[in-house]
Amino acid sequence: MRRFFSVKDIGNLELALKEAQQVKASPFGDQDLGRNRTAIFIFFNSSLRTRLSSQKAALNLGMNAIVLNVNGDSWKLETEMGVVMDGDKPEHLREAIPVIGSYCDIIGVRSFAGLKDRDFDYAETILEQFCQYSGKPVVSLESATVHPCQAFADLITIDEYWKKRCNELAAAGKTVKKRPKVVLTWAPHPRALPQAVPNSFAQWMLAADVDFVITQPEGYELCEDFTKGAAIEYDQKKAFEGADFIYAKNWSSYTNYGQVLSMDRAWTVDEDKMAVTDNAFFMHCLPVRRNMIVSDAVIDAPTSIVIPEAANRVVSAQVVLRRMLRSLSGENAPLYHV
Ligand code: SN0
Repeated sequence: MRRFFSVKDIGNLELALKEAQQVKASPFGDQDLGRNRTAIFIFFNSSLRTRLSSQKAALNLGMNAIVLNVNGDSWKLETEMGVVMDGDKPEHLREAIPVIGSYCDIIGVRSFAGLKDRDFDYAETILEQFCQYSGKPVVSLESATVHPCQAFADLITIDEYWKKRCNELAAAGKTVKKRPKVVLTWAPHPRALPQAVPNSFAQWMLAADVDFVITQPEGYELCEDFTKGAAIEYDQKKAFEGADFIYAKNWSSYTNYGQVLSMDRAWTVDEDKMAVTDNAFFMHCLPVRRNMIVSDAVIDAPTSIVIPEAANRVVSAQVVLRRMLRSLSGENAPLYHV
């Protein structure tokens, strides 16, 4: 695997989920694979989970992991081509990327959408430059339009909790649905946030074995490249009916690019709305603004799975790094043991 941006990059999802289970059961089983291999994780923006889980995944695989905070520790990097560099950025990505590539085997990049120029963001201009000029496999650690490590961890979490729920229902002699109903709901937030998390979540859910619904206020429709085939329901409470998983997230407008059109707290996920679900699990990628996105009661309830969801970030990152390491070693053996 040379890049990890899209659900397509991971191939068959059932195999990927089996591999995730195996990595989870035996996190140190591949220590030899990463020996003398180095991952460099570059952060243009803040991070807690992504930074720590990527490093932990690399360490579990026996790799060396180096983290660089571009706006803190290094020279500020110019990202636009053809500019006169007479401002506050002493180094251009065009030199920085091949230099970074020469120090490592795998590169991870966090670079949020600027939310000003939609074409620049949606062309994944910065990530594409890393692919082109580093000569190394590149993982998106949330780039302008996608957050695939998060979406993969979300899928792993849904798979685990759905299986548990089905087993419990079957043991109690109750009917078990064939597929879970998963609802992505927009929720209010005081700042303009990227569409990367909901874009990837939609893309991965549409490829997975679930019934997928998106609920949002008018004007918050996401880019169709990611949502084509999803059911859209503008009435949030109606969307929640019979849901098994509620996935809350704020995003800024795609059509009115980068704008905050609403902060309506009628969209906050609360107990009243959760009551019409099928005892749904609550999910969020974190960081989450309590009592904006979700009420304290919902996020503190036993059905809130935000912490195991975050814990699975190590698992998703480890599967991705493992596949990249295997491609580097030219191994073609099955990716998981049956
Ligand atoms: C980021 C986002 O894409 O929405 C990262 C999520 C994994 N979230 C934020 O920037 C939240 C910042 C805030 O002010 O709450």
